[in-house]
Amino acid sequence: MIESFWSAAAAASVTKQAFGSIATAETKGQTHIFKDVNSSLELTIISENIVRVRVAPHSTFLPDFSYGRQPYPFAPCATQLESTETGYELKMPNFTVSVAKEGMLFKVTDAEGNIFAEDESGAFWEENNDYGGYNVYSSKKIRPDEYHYGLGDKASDLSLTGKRYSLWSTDAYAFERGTDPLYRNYPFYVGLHTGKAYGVFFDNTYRTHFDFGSGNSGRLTYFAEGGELCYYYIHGPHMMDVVKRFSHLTGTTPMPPLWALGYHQCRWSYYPEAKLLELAKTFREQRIPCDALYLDIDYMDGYRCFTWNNEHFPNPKQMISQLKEQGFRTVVIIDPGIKVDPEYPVFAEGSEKGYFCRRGDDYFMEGPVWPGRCQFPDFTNPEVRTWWGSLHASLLDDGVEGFWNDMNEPSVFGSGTFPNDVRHNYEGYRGSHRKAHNVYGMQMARATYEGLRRLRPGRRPMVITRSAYAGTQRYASCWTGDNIATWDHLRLANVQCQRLAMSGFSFAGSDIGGFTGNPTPELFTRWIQLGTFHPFMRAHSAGDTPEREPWSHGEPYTSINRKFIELRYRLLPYIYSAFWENHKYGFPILRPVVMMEQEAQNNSWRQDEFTFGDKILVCPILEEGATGRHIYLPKGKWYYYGSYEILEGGKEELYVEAPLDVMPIFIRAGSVIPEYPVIQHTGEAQFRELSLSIYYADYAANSFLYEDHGDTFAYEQEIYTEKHFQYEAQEGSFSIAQNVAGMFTPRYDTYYMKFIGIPFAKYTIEVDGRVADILVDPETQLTAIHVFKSFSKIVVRDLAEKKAELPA
Ligand code: MIG
Repeated sequence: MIESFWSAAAAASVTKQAFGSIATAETKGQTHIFKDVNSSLELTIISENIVRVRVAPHSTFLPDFSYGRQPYPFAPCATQLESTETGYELKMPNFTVSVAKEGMLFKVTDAEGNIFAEDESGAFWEENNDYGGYNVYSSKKIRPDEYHYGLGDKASDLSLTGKRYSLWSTDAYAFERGTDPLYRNYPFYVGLHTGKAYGVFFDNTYRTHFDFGSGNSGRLTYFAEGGELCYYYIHGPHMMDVVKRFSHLTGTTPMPPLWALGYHQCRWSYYPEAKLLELAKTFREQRIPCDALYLDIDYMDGYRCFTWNNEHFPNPKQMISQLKEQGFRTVVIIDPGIKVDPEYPVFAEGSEKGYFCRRGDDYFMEGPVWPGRCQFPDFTNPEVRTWWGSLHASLLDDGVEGFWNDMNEPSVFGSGTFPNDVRHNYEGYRGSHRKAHNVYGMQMARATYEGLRRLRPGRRPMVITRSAYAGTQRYASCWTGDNIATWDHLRLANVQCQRLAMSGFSFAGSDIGGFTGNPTPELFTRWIQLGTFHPFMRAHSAGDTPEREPWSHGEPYTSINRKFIELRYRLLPYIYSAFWENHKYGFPILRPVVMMEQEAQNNSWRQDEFTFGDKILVCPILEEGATGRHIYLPKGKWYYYGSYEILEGGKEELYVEAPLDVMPIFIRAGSVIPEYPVIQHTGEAQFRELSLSIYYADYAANSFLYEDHGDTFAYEQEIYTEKHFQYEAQEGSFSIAQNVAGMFTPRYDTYYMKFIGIPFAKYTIEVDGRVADILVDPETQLTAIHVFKSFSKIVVRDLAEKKAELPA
């Protein structure tokens, strides 16, 4: 079936129906509808830079409902539909959409004549006699040198061009490079050619396919096995804006609790209780920072969700509070499969209330998972979600703080997933599993997130999900699933997390070390280094592998692992600020080089280097035995983190030494980087002083710091503070001006400012016009000062320069 879809699309020879010539054009508010004798095409202006396209064979549109996008209206804008000789034109502020009279072909151009998206054979559809409805297609032109990005978690090179992919969430245990489909469904891509970018979000939850010119290099086809041909054209021309706009369209991630950004330790499984307590003790003895310990499926009684195995955990509440006292949060796994057992209250209640999924002929959807024979809640039913959310009360009461949703593709032993005839409520719109499969995991994560918010309104939920559809970032973080302890998987993790970030899902990480298999000590350490710069940082391992904690491989590995986990904690205020930019402004946290310099053709295929936020560029070491590597730095000046050597970007690749204890990290010149001292967990993030490192540049730059309470929703009531640091350089001096906006007051009183790269031999530092006492930082030998956090302006002045001003 799938194969025939592919060949059909490649040949474009299906018994397709397409548009004839436009007979009527009609405008209703922000919507423009074009009709031929049978069918309709609708354009809706969502905002200045987003236009939605929908197609209705026989002119019947489906209900306007989506799990992916956020409700409109966004910001409609006034435009005019103009009729031209060849069709119609919609003049948007930054681009023009045209619809051709013949075939209703869609095209976007800008004022300079650049073409962004353009239909090849356009929209077409094929009646589906088996299930009703239509298979729906859209085909676009691929220009020479066009590259494509996005699609969520695909395990291949960053650029998607020349390949084809499917979206059908799958429990892809031990996936490999090229395995497809995987766990997540993000039907969104970014196109880039001649340095200009645009995006397409194909909002369709059926099994969906994308062919980026695999058969015909000039044609991109996306199609779905049902539903509506409904897609959003998202204008750039900057990739950053495309990603930002898509993020707002599908929603951004709420601020996670600060502890969720620390280092997390997981394994399948840590038990019994004594094991957890021992683990916690060892972390503290080893002085390796850690914020969360995970309980995998063995904590449950016979794998029954929301129960405890009393033999392994006789007093969970007490154990969890003992862990909490030492600064560890407890996260537990929850699967969707509910054991068929009338004595088990969750099953009994769900059964009585009719909350479990049923087959086409009304049998229950039953299948084996860990607990044995299971039934599965229909998370697409709002009432079921409310019930499911409320089930978390007892675990919360026990002290559990995070929930890890696994197996929600949904995964069923043997058959893989549900059969297609399973029925779903689908928010009252009804549908079979064909329609609900790709959102099942998303709706489970949503039930969890919304339930936790109801149960503890003032606290930020921490949810981790394996499966997802576009928009899931509103409810959860994710990990890339069951990877393998190989070097190629380290490379894949690097690409997957960048790709997820570009797809609107920044809060992601991989199982550090590889879930299955056994990493060499070197591989594990290199993975800790990469994980330090992934938004979600968690080590995990399968039960049939030797234990794998940061100290498991002995020295020198333990010390190196500690050094990087410490670095993670030092950078937490910076990392937290990047999460805020992601939440509030939709900026991705990880940015491949091509997002920074999209006009440089050579960056189109680069995928090793990326920035975390916009100030720190990292390049993981991805080869066994490597003691250095070639790196490309984008234009501007960069400091090598550690040696403070300054390097000029925008040139050829440079070779950087990186023995095992080094990962190449660069700080953009002109940056102000906030840092914590080394702490063992985020509960210790209470100090009298915050460190700020100033990296000298001979140009102007802006930096920013976000601060709030760390674990409440007060920020929704504007209780937070944004600090802007404006860095400027003049002849003979440079300065940092601080602008504070907001209502949150941090506990510390002063900043400890360290200056990197001061180019003057003799200088003074003035704080709001008064000369400050200059210190030498004992750890780094850098120039440092203590200043009150309320300073307005700091000026570093060259004394030699001053003298020259004196009359001779
Ligand atoms: O069938 O809960 O991806 O992280 O440790 C395996 C046991 C089920 C798969 C998850 C993995 C987890 C494991 N789970």
